[in-house]
Amino acid sequence: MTHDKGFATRAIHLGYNPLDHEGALTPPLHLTSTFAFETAQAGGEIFAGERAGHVYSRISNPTLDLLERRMAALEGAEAGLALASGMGAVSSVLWTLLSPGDEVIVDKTLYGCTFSFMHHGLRKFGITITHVDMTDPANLAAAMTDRTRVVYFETPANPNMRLVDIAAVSEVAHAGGAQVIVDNTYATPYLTRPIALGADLVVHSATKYLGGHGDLVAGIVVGRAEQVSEIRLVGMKDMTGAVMAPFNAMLVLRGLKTLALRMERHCASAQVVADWLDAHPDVSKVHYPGLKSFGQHALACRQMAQPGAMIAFELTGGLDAGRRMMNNLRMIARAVSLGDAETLIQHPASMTHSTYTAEERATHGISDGLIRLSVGLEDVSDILDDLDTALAPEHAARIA
Ligand code: 7XF
Repeated sequence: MTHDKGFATRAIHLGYNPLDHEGALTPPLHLTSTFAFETAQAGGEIFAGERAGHVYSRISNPTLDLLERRMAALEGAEAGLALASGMGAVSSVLWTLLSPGDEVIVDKTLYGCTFSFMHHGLRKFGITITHVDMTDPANLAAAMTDRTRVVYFETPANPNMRLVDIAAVSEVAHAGGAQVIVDNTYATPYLTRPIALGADLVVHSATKYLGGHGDLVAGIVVGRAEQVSEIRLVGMKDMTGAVMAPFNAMLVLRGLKTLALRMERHCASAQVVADWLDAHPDVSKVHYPGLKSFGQHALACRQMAQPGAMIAFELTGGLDAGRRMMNNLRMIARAVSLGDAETLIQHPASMTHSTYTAEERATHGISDGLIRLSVGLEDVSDILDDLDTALAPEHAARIA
């Protein structure tokens, strides 16, 4: 199977031929911690990198290897690395690239634990974290210093859906000698491929759309082969030890087979839900890249194949009304995480982004009334019904 096939075909076939594995249609699950060497000399040569082969599953494993090659192919990158979680991916990459005295410039808004890792983790080791509003690349140009090693952002950003122009920001970062890392969890490579737009590394929480079924926690990194190898051997092997379990790699490989199909449905339903929310009298603001009223709609059309399936919105009645509405839902689950078959709803200020202080949330554009919806794969009419009933005035009045 070659790299010139379509996205869905690569997600299903790339890197695996059943006839090399006794005809088994599904790739084998290599549940092993260690690997036997043919001879003592061969073992030494594999350790020294002079001969191909696996040593120990904290470094590499054939089931992970297939997932890594498939993800690299889907992202248009040279190589991939499978990790225990999205945070395992973020931390392994940054521990590898940074030294005391270095500076990381990050966008205004980040997922709560990434924010916390930067401010409470990296800062403890003498690394400077600077936030810049990257919706205007000129802000980045003005902020770059000779210590800036890494420019890091999410697009769309969790939870408020801010977009960053990957090509424009990469150009500015590279001119200043910094590397660009994009968290592509919300978009997935089906909607956005940051490497083609100039990014150096892409990180993912594979817990979300890539796995797609809410049954695992996992992370992925892709980038240039030499750099991914360094992240494997330094950040992952020796620093975080955050390697993906082979069983989870098998589940993510299974998830990838339907990624294209699922994203089509997720996006189609999300557009319907966003339009519906936008027209609802109790909804004051909807943040969804597919709405014409979205401030960065033009960038979304340019950078994303479709607007994704995450929606953030606010009610005219503020946080109290939001909590009431969440409690009235019958089908939509009150749960963090995203990208599952089930529609999920959560309140960032008290949940995913409670790692920010109230002042930090205000500074970083995460309002207290913001509600986040991950539109799932149910019939969209049932998603609308549930929201409609939960928002109905008589219902709201009765509960209040
Ligand atoms: O370590 P994880 O697999 O949970 O991934 C961390 C992570 C990294 N980047 C982004 C953009 C993420 O959204 C996440 C995880 N976010 C979940 C959420 O926002 O619901 C975590 C639940 S607290």
